[in-house]
Amino acid sequence: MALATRLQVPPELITVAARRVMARCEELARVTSTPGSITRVYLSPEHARVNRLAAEWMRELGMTTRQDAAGNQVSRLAPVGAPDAPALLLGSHLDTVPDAGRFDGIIGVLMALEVVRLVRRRDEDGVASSPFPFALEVVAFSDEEGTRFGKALLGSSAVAGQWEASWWDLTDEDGVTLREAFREFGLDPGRVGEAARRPDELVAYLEAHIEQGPELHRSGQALAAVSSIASARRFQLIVEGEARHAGGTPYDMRRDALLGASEAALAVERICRGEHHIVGTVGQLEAFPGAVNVVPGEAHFSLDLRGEFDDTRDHTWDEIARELDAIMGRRGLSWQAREVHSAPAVFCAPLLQDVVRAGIGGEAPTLFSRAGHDAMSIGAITDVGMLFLRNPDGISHHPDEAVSGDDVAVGIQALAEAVLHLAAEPR
Ligand code: HGY
Ligand code: MN
Ligand code: MN
Repeated sequence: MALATRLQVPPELITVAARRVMARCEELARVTSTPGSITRVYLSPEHARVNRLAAEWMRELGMTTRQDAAGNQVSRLAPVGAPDAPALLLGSHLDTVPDAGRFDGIIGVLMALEVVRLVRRRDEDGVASSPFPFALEVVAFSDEEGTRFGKALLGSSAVAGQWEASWWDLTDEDGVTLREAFREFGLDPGRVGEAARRPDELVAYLEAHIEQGPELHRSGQALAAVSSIASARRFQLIVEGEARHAGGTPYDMRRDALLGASEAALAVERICRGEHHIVGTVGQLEAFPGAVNVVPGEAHFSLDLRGEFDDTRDHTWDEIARELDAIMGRRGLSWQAREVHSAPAVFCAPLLQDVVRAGIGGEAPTLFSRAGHDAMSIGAITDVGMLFLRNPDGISHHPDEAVSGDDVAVGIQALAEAVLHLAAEPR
């Protein structure tokens, strides 16, 4: 018997689900280390609190819950009689950038829970189970942004079995190492490998996320499927010159590191603007010693470089590096770069693109994602698909980040029907 691919529920249930998601986004927004704004970083007390909240909401659905060895909050609903069935993984992340919006990542975790609520089977005693031959799992990844330690996708990298020992010595702004933070959070660094999932345990991964760009807003559409996720490389760069007296030092004797870094930031923009689907951003810039009356002898800045394809991204980095040589050479400066994050482009599986488009219905648009997502890590162990929701004005990583309740409602319906279409696929 062919499985239904249309969600057979009264529309008001979808409306109620969307309202619950929006209310819970507000509730999670209040869990922050910076009252008045939203900041929630890996292995923090805020991380622990949102994991407890998410676990509560997962258990409400009859799901079993666990916090895995990397601090991800995971939940599972198995089919009757098949407790070890492979799982369709749904979810996103609950960590944030500093002064964040309330929907980036969060909306995907909460929409996944609503899909489970809508598709689950319940017996006469109200015991819930997956109605499919596969289990349903919802994961709240613990560190997608990399805000605290600079390396992004730590939570999902652990699930993908790609944790690297060199990360243990990464430090946060207070000099706390990742290893120390693990222990303080109650995790055992030696057991992080236990978070890894095997490909045979998974059917696929589906993530709903706000677009974090203006395409859907401009086209007047609510939802899109995602074709691929940009490859990313992140660097911390140091420019060295010579600190000197701001008054007594004539220009021809200056080796001003801040001016070198500033010229470098403008060069990044100029070079990336000339490339297709490449973006480079200098998000951090600091001068040392940082005194008003001292010519900066040193400058530190970050570079976030992304591209649709790894090779064009890498060619662009090579061009930027050559330009930095020229700039610093002209100014008598030296520079060095430390790569702190690298993630290859990930292509969403055609089948999952199809089921997401089927869930959306009509002439569903398909977009390339310039933003990074946990799906980039999970793509190493199973097929991944993504559903984008309209993000008015495309503003994100900002308190004004927005999404409409109506778009969340159609998004929940689309994600649920994508799951039904996937379940209807011959196995
Ligand atoms: O930076 C990104 O693209 C994602 O929002 N972490
Ligand atoms: Mn983000
Ligand atoms: Mn995100």
